[in-house]
Amino acid sequence: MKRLALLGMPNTGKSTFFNRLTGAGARVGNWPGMTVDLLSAKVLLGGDMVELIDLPGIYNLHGFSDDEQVVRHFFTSQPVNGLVVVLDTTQLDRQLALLLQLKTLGLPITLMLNMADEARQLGIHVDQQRLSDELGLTVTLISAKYGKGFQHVRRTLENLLREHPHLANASPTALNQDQNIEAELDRIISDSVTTPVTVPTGISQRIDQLFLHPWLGLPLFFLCMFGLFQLVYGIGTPLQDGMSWLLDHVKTLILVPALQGAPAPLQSFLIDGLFNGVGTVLSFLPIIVVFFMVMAVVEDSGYLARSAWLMDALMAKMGLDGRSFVMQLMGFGCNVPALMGTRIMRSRTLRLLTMMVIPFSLCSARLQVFLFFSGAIFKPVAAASVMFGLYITSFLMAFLTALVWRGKFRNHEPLLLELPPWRFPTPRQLLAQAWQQSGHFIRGASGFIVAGVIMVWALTHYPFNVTPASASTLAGRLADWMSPIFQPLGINRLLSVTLLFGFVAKEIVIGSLAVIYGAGESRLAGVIAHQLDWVQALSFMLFTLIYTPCLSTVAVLKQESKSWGFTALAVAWPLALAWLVSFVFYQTARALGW
Ligand SMILES: Nc1nc2c(ncn2[C@@H]2O[C@H](COP(=O)(O)OP(=O)(O)OP(=O)(O)O)[C@@H](O)[C@H]2O)c(=O)[nH]1
Ligand SMILES: [Mg+2]
Repeated sequence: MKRLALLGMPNTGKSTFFNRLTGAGARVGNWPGMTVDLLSAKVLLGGDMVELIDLPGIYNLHGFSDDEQVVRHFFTSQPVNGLVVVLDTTQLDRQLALLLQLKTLGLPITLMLNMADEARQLGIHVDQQRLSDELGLTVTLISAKYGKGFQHVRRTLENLLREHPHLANASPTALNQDQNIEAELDRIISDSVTTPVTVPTGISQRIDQLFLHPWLGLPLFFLCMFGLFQLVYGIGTPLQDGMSWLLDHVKTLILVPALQGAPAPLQSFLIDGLFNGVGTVLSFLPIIVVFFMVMAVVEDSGYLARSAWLMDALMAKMGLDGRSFVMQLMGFGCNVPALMGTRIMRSRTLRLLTMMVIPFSLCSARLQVFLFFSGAIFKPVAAASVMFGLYITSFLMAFLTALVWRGKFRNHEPLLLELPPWRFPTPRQLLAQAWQQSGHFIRGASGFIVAGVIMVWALTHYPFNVTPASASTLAGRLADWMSPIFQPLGINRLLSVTLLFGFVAKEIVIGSLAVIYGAGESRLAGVIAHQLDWVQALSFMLFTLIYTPCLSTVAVLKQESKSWGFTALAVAWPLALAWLVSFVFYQTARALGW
């Protein structure tokens, strides 16, 4: 199959271009280093199926951070028909150097000048014909975000493929040698790019005067986060109620009558096991979707990048840097991409320390558990404070971890952060991101959930002749065995079984509770409120927040650190911390007579 690769500096819009052309759902964000792995999709160009590859952004061909290695490895292992180089038109003076380097690879190249909309606003004019002549390449001015110039893009790519129908490899020497391209660069720029003499103070700078204000900046940031948090609950909770209402009706009006004649164990398996388990998880989907949309706004506007700038000094005190904070925030969606996002860090020690703290980020799977428990145990106003308190705890645990381990992972890499302009996310982008991320959440979780739910059902119902979930079932015996560990935390026997499954994936926790108590989401809340007091519930939530998030994170910790020792530490430490925090909390609360 024919193959084209997308290349360029970070944050130039490669993934936006890729999505626009192929209809794929690569993650886009106003943050240099959003893409850290290669992604491919197929697109029909001139009657041929062509594989288009989205690569991480690179500053030059000699970078040695892990995301840049991905690109080098790509060049040494995969032949291509041509390179599609995407540059940011507003920064051509810096970015053309990369293009000149890429030319030495000896591969066919076509150049896309992206962000044409921003260039126009800044009064930057590019003489496309002239640039094309000087570089000896086709040059297309586009705006990937708004889809401008894409008919031209398709034609250009089709021509390129027609002229270069065979796959070719990069010249290997070019990957190692550097050339003096400065002089050539200056000439090309002055010939073909006109920039206004006085750059107008853009709207971006004016917004920054407020948001990056020396002492207003941080409080404002936290205020915004708090506001967004309120927004997620304000919109998400009614939607969630609607969803559980719907699921309840499906169960009582359709499922139960339909299974009337079926044998009792089968009924129990399908209704108490599969439907209750999966349905309870599903009822939290609306709030997760809203959450991902809000995350997309933060990521795509450029506020995420600014949070790195705002938090950098504070993070440095803990041996981390501003980028570590950004990864922590990304981890609130899902820890896995956040762990991979650390690839942009060149210092291995900084990277490892950041990977130690990310798993404490309260990801969307844990969010579900907490929404359910706080909703079941506390009054609405208190529930919101509990949720907020858990987010704070999540940061505190991360910071504590950094402070404890910063001596072992000492960082010497200074942070050079480049702030992208503020950008306004389009509804199209927001919906695409929310759709993608929630889809990922469901796809990633569904296998685990179904398998977990079936397993929990079997454990709590076998042997079939005893009361489900009682002490004589398999689950009951398992719980007995674990009770010396969990009793001092106030975590009861059945909850401890769900924690065992939560090690695989947090999405299973609520599903398995539903199975254990044989109740759907709406009734389950009542059962739980009856069984636990708030101290026990909070102790359980603290443990769930802090201990190992899921098997996927463990796998990624190993994959990214390439060290079993580090992986073991990154699993053992949170386990120990979780036990300690819950223990101290529970025992103190009880000692105080709560
Ligand atoms: N104004 C404007 N913004 C754009 C355009 N294309 C992309 N963007 C925005 O630029 C930012 C970066 O886009 P991405 O597609 O993630 O960039 P990338 O090159 O893949 O970045 P890395 O994966 O970090 O290398 C996002 O906020 C996009 O919404 C455009 O044509 N105009
Ligand atoms: Mg990208």
